[in-house]
Amino acid sequence: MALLSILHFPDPRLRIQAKPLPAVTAETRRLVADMLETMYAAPGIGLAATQVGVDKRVIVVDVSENQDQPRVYINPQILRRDGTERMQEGCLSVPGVFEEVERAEHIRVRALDRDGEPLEFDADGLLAVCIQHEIDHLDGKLFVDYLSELKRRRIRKQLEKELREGRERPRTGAATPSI
Ligand code: K1U
Ligand code: ZN
Repeated sequence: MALLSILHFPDPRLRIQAKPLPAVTAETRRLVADMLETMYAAPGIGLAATQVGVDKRVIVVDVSENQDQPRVYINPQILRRDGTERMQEGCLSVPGVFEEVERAEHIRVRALDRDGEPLEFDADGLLAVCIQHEIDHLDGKLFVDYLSELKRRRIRKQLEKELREGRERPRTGAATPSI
């Protein structure tokens, strides 16, 4: 297994639309193992392949208290959304920023598991929020896109300043500002 570098906003690679996987292969399983190791090390409760520079529709999530219930979703799709709720979110690609975002409260999800077996299930609470956040990553969308232009600009300037000053952030990749 290997720790992968996490891209930081405003790296343009975070805006790439990830492609569905035609099949789950040994290479997919290696990517999943590396993503899980990277998520736990960060630490985080989710990670999308886009965040580690891989344009494949793979996400990993673990919202359990002891971080011992990894979930792997390949080609995840939201079939239904019900209700709305606001929850504070963070993002490993936007370090140090936590903001409230409005999302669907209940979702129905279809995906493949790490063995390529089809799954369909309902999610709510933190799991639903995290799955929506990770699927957004696969579509090149970041939680800061839900904030005001002013807040987003401030966050971008702060992260670019940190990048210029060479602030060390262990195990995370260097961003290439798009502007
Ligand atoms: O996708 C990511 O950037 C991971 C992100 C997921 C997420 C967090 C909160 C709401 C929605 C989605 C994170 O994991 S940020 C770190 C974090 O929330 C956390 C880290 C350690 C323990 C508990 C939470
Ligand atoms: Zn994120």
